[in-house]
Amino acid sequence: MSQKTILVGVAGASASGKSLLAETLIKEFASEHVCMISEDSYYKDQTHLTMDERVKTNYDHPESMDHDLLLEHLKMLKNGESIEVPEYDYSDHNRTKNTRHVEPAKVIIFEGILLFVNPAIREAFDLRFYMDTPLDICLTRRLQRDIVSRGRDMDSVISQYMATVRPMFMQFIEPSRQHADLIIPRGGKNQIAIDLIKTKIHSLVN
Ligand code: UZR
Ligand code: MG
Repeated sequence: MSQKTILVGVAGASASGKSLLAETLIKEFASEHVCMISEDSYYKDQTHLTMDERVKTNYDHPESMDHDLLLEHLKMLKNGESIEVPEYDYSDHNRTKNTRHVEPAKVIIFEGILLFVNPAIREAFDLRFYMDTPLDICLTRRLQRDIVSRGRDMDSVISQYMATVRPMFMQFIEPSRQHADLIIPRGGKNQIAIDLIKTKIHSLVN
């Protein structure tokens, strides 16, 4: 392995534009080997719980994440080893039996709400970006997204927002922004931020 993998972390509130920023960067690097992994893939295995119990899990709390496995995977990628990323099923609130095989690409972008909370995990990234999108925009996007793509209704999105999404944002996510190298306003379509990030990644890759 002559080429070291550059690990990029993108954190921020739910529906703040993390995936959009990561996907946009991947398109910008069309010719090179860049891929994206979501922290959502690392929600803990809940096979031992009933569906009623799984619904009660606080999916916005760091405890819901298998951060041990995520850290192990970050280290493996840095060592030039490939990983098997778990697959998560939102409707079943559980890991499936499938995994995704990921090779140590030149650049791997991780996106997730709680990536900068655990010190060992945040330190494993070469670059850390935080999406600083106003919460009202995030909530509006989350309503649209969860109703259209995650099979929810408005009442369930709002009650989840009040019960866990907003309080855990205040307790864990917002304070983790101090660990970012760059704070990105206005969400995933900020073209100047994308250009700057692109230049920085190029300089690290070459
Ligand atoms: P993003 N989430 C669920 O709603 N159900 C699950 O089974 C697993 C996760 C939500 C989670 C969090 N929380 O706010 C969001 N809740 O997915 C994180 N409640 O995903 O960063 O794409 O918004
Ligand atoms: Mg997302």
